[in-house]
Amino acid sequence: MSDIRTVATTPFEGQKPGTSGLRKKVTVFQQPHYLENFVQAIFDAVPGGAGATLVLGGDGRFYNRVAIQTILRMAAANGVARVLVGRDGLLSTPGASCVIRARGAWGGIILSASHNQGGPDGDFGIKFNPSNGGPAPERITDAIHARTGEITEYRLVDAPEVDLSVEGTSRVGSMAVEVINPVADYAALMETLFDFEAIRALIRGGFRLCFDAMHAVNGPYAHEILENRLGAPAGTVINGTPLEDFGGGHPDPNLVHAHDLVARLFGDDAPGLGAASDGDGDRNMILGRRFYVTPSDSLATLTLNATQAPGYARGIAGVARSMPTSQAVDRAARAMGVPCFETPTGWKFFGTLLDAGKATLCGEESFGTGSDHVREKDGLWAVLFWLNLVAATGRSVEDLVRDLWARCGRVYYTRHDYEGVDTGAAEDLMETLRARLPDLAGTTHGGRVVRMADDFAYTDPVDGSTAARQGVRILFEDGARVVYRLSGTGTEGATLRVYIERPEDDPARHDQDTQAALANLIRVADDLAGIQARTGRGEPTVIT
Ligand code: G16
Repeated sequence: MSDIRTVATTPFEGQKPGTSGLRKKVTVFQQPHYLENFVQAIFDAVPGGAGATLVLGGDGRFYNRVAIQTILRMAAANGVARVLVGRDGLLSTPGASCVIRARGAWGGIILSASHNQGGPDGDFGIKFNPSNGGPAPERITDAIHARTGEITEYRLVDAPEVDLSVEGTSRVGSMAVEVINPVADYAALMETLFDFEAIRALIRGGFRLCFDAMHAVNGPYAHEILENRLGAPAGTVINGTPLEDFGGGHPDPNLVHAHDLVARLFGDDAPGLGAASDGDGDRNMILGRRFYVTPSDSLATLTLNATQAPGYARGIAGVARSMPTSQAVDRAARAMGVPCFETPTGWKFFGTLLDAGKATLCGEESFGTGSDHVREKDGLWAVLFWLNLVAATGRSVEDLVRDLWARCGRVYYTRHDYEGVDTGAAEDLMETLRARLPDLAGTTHGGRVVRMADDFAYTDPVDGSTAARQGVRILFEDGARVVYRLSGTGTEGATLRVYIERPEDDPARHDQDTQAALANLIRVADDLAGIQARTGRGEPTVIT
């Protein structure tokens, strides 16, 4: 192995994975040694890579191709036997999770900054998923971070670039590099979970849908599954070609950024289902005709109707949601007689519950829904699940959600984001709130009495690991709730997220505008934390 080169390096500050991997500006990753240090730290901190199979791919954003070539040369120098890399360097996050599991890999390196903007001035990211296919748990990310702080050298082989545009096997040093079809394993898995024949019949019968891939990684997946396999007409998938800068857009599937889709679903002659996914294909937004489904209601609706899909026909063991996700799914779980687990924000916290068979479905307010079929949230899976429900029940998207409200009550829910806030001001706001927590129970705000207030702490019911300071929550006696936390995925300043909800059991009141229905609680949330006074912001940046 004479072609292995050792390069001296010194640690970079702040190579600490956040809610989902290491996310920084592209310009930060472009610094000499920056990417290499982090990748070497993975090989150093996670045993078992030598002689094993590694899965590699990303969402196609700017710097994806450069990073893949570097990682291939480093993997070869670190003794990896075989790398499976998606054609053109593409693998969606759920697609990578699927391949890791299907091929028994040691793990995967996924290059993505998810829904963050791309391009030379945008964001880049890298995350490691171990052999269960899920995001690395904190003991692994902590070990990688610790290693980045003491690194003195990294290894790579000198080898020519691998042509990623053609499927087939080549070599980098003595390591095999197999360029794989990024969609094949994933599409095969979807066919085992959902009734493709029923969905084909639904579409043949004239049901129309629109899927906005937002010029991100799910384009090829959606073309293959929705158009080629399920027979939806060409043009069903819009913005379906992955671009390094996502066409200048923000690949975040919400009502603001998925504007092409929203225009169609709220326009004349709208299709019956609209959906979008994000940069790396793990998030989803579902729309009915002129009807927005909140991510929390989507999870609850899937829970209520899970047995309609063949992959879940035998029933679900339980469900899980992140703490700030609305309590709609708790109600659906109660109706189904299954347990509902509450975890901190971050898909990594679902892994143990899914591995142990305690939860089958899980989801988050941040447009994430998934199940035990992989260990990541899965945007296209959610779309197929909804299509399967429409096909199996003959009901529209809106009818399915209204059925949830009728059976379980409606939980009005909104998230207000204050992006790019001064970090010091945001941290002060959180600390001041924390200091007030012991005195809040029993006090009245906007006519509501506080039942309990705390900083959410979690003990994993499977492995006993703990996570503290996961968000301040204020629970009111009538079931209403306000939650505050700082985002772990931003790359500029701090993002304050405020999650506001209240249940409404009276069916006569299920047709209110969400912001109006929550107006009083929104004011309370601002007053309690002094948001305007401390951040200088009169309005949130984004409301979902
Ligand atoms: C990531 C995590 C999710 C989390 C979301 C928002 O999603 O995987 O679990 O809910 O970030 O996190 P935060 O509120 O800390 O910004 P993604 O799609 O960005 O990988």
